Amino acid sequence: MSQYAEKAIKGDILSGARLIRLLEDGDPAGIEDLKVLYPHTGNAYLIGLTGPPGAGKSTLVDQIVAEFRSREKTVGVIAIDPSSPFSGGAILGDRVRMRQHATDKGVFVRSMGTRGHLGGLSRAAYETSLVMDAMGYDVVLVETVGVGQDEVSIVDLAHTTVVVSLPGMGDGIQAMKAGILEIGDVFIVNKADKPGAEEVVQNLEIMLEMRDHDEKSWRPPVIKTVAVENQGITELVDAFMGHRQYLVDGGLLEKRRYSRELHFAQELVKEIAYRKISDAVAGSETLRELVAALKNRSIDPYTAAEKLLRGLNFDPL
Ligand SMILES: Nc1nc2c(ncn2[C@@H]2O[C@H](COP(=O)(O)OP(=O)(O)O)[C@@H](O)[C@H]2O)c(=O)[nH]1
Ligand SMILES: [Mg+2]
Repeated sequence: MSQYAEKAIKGDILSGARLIRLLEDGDPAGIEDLKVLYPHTGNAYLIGLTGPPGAGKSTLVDQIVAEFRSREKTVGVIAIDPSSPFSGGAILGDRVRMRQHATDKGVFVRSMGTRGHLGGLSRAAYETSLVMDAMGYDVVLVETVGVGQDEVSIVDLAHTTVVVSLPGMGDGIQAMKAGILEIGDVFIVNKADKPGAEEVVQNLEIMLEMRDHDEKSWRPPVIKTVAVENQGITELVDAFMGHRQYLVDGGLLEKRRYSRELHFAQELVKEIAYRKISDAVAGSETLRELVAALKNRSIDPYTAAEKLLRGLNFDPL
């Protein structure tokens, strides 16, 4: 049944890429591969980068990859752009930027847009991270636009969540969904070559100080970077490793790993149940009667929903 898992586990890039494509297309064969792959996952360190469009996330990712490579770590990159209709390889801009890694077998880049992800981008990103993990990449970097309640909830995906800000946002920090302070493990103020960077750093520091914490909790560092000039990247990667160590020491990495898997198991239950019930409702005899009854108001929507669900006949799998 599974076609690509065995080779992907051995690190074969072509098999990994084909499997990711299969999963994006919602092909059930891909799921069989995932079941075979799964026992080989749980080793990668997952870092999620989020922030507004144009903040410099892709440029940062490129530099972070280079820094990890110089530390002899292999890296998988998942670039998510919900506004992009493209999917598959790297989107043009990212492809150009990632060119310095193009011939490096220790780097594997996948971009995903809106096209073709049957279970949504969040699930596509999760499954892609599983494949990269099983392929043996030490670090998997996920770049996503926005924060918090967006289509892809980075906190549910990553072990370390990184929030990218930039100068000139003014009230923008407040405007960025209130949740950013709570989710960030590391904060970046990129474009520190532009005026106003120090002010953004100060604002973040003040707000982080007010965040709920005690002496044992992680105090997120705020790091200034100039991604285009590779400034601040060493400190940044040191901060990632510091956070990872903090998670390991407190037994929190295992916890985050487990809650990630639990989260996606719950998502799958929701997704499958929703699809099965929708299909069953669409084919239901009672539906037509109820629609007529709703039209002449001889039944209320609550009773109609109850009747409909009670009358359903379906196999949850
Ligand atoms: N001045 C300056 N420009 C930057 C810096 N980092 C990225 N950029 C530029 O900002 C633009 C957006 O960068 P990109 O990485 O695509 O942002 P993303 O949308 O967050 O992925 C590009 O033109 C980059 O060259 C920086 O540190 N300083
Ligand atoms: Mg980008």
